Amino acid sequence: LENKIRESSFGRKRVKKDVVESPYVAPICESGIVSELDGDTISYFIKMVTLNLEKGQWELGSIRSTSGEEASVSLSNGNVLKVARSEILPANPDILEGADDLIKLAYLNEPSVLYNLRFRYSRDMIYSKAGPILIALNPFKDIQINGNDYVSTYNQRFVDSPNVYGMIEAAYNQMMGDEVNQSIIISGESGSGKTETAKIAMQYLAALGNGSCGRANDVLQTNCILEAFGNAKTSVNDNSSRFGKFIEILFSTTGKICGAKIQTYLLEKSRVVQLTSGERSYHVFYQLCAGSSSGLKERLNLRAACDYKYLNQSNCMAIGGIDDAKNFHQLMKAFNAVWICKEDQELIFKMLAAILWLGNISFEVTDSENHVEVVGDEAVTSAALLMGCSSQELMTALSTHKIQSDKDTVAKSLTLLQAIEARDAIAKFIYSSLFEWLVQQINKSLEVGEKHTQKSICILDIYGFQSFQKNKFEQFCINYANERLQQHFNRHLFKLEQEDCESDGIDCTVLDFEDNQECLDLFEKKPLGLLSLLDEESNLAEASDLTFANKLRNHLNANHCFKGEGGRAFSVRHYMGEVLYDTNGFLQNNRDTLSSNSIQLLSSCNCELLKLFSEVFNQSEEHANSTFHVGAQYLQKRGVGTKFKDQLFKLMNQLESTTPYFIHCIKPNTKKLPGIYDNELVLQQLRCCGVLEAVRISRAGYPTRMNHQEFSRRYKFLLLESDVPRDPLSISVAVLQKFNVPSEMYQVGYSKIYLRAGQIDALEDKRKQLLQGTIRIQKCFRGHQA
Ligand code: AD9
Ligand code: MG
Repeated sequence: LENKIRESSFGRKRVKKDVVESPYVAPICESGIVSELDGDTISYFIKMVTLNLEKGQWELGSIRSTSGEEASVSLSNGNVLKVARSEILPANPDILEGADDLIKLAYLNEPSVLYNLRFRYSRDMIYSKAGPILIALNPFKDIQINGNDYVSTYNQRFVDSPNVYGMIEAAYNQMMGDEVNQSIIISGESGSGKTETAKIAMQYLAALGNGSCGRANDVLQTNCILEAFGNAKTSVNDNSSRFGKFIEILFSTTGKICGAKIQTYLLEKSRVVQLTSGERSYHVFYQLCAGSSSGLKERLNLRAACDYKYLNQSNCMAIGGIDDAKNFHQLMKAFNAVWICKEDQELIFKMLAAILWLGNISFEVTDSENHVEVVGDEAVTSAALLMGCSSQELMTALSTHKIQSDKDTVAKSLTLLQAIEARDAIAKFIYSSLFEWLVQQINKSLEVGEKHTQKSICILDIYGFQSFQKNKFEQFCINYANERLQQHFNRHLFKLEQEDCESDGIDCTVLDFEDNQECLDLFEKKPLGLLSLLDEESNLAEASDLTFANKLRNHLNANHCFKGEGGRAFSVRHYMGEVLYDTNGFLQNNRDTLSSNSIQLLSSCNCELLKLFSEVFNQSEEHANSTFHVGAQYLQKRGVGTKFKDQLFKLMNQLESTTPYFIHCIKPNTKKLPGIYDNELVLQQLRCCGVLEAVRISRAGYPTRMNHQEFSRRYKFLLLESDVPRDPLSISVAVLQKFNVPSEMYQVGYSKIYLRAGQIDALEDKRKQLLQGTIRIQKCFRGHQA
């Protein structure tokens, strides 16, 4: 059974055996399960695999008797069952039911964690701590955490429950007090509530730092713009962010919000031109079609959303409960708030309409080799008009490509597939450039003058680790980013603290965790890493996704995190588990091509924005470290993967200089409904994000650290005056001894006191009791005097 506990709960390979056997992790291992099994007062989770219940369903029961490898167990409904001992795990005593921090659980097996979170969720307590992480379960309904109802409904123990506000307040106070910038890192899978949580955090920050100049509200308005342009309905989330976001909220010395800076990552461009059934393109297209005034509609020659192929291809035009027209008006308000002038707004809408009309452009096959001509209909004239070029120029750019021969250039017709690709590439380019430009405009408007001293709290809302049956370039980049963030988390939680212990002369050897540096090396090493090899292959005209996969197999086999699979596939052993990638589309996605023809067209357009976009494109070409030349006709940008890596490095640098707070969002069901808690789904997410691992290690180590000065100042008064030694270190030791803190529960370092989980609460309780006693005595005394 000991082995079973180890295997099924936290005894995974990263854990040193001594950690598992430490009494703070699983006391049951030490006291011996056999004798406890005979008692009938202890509750156990029974895994009902032998019964006709779904796999992974656990039920609470108590042991009546045991015989050999079998136990007789009674369930709450009165049924008595015989169950193999190996299917039994200990449950926590009632007093720990609904504990707000998983660290407090006496038994930290998976069913206990799941039960605890479920217990809380069913009482609308969606937040819990897992050591340093705040877990947020998506309630799929409005919850008034700080309202009076909450206070009256639940007892005091739950009112002090963890929540986002508490975390934000702590970060804000630390920023103001210690002058250290703070960061809130939010992760979780799609639909788990990252963006909503980020908004709650921003709203609370805005309330804390609301100054007279109204900047706080401007910062909040950015959400509306970014969601209109960067969010869309997917099969799992009606408002799914299709980009990563890092917002740095800037504060004045007096703690008022004075500006913000936004950085975005990896916008999903393909959504502009291609939709899966039941999903939508970016909200802004539907908002524009539904909400624009008749004058604007006329100027853009705009139709209903259902008339555009880019929007109607997925048979999903509306989202239940969402009013696109109303949201368009909100968007215009938000534009005004961040000073995007009417002229620029008009330009933005023009670009959106141009994209929609581009999608309606069709082609006619003219010969047996599938070469095409553009059908010269309303779609072409409208798109050309909005883009500021002639219909003929647009048609030529979409149906031919230039080939440099010895003496001159010859225009050759494109095939149907090539023409569609060229058209879609222009649409994607315009949209992604527009998105980047918008973010720049917002940043300009929220910029803070040099003379202000800046403190900041940043919020990162980025896609969590993903592992599907078939994983593409998108997952490759996302998982790489998560690997980087994991290292940041590990460093923060374990490495730095361990170094801290060592430099303070205390024994911290129970702390052991697997570093993910090898996996990061697999991605980042030059020249033999996944990203370098991808760029190298993207540079070769003859390369294909298959040659890329072969190249990886030839060069990366020595790295333990890499596994070459057959054909186009390869696997990476990520920190969160192994993921199988299919290289299909890797080269194309990494190259992110735009033909020189198209760029020439865009730079010749009589439209300020398109000119600007093509200039930026050309500049980035010149500055690119490596420029791909796939045939003569392509001008290429630096690989998307490498560019993303550089962005991530910058992000990590910025995060390194902050005190991090981690929030992990969890989606309790896939139905998007309140009140449903799917054990398996929650468990899989807890495993994926390393939450359980973090709890286990936090419990094993010394989560509370205080320097002697701090500690003695806080608790000195607990000692009798005659007992108080002189120096802070001796005072600290005297306090610990006076309150009988067991010696295995603390260590005394050169500069700090290190306490095991739970010890500080006990000391704080005593402090509170004594303080209350003192106040009562003082009141009494004053009463007498009066
Ligand atoms: V994605 O990776 O961008 O696809 P998110 O950002 O993790 O995803 P999101 O915040 O958009 O998820 O939440 C999904 C939906 O869950 C929201 O539209 C709300 O309907 C619901 N939700 C999430 N968090 C809360 C909350 N704290 N209170 C109420 C919530 N509803
Ligand atoms: Mg989101």
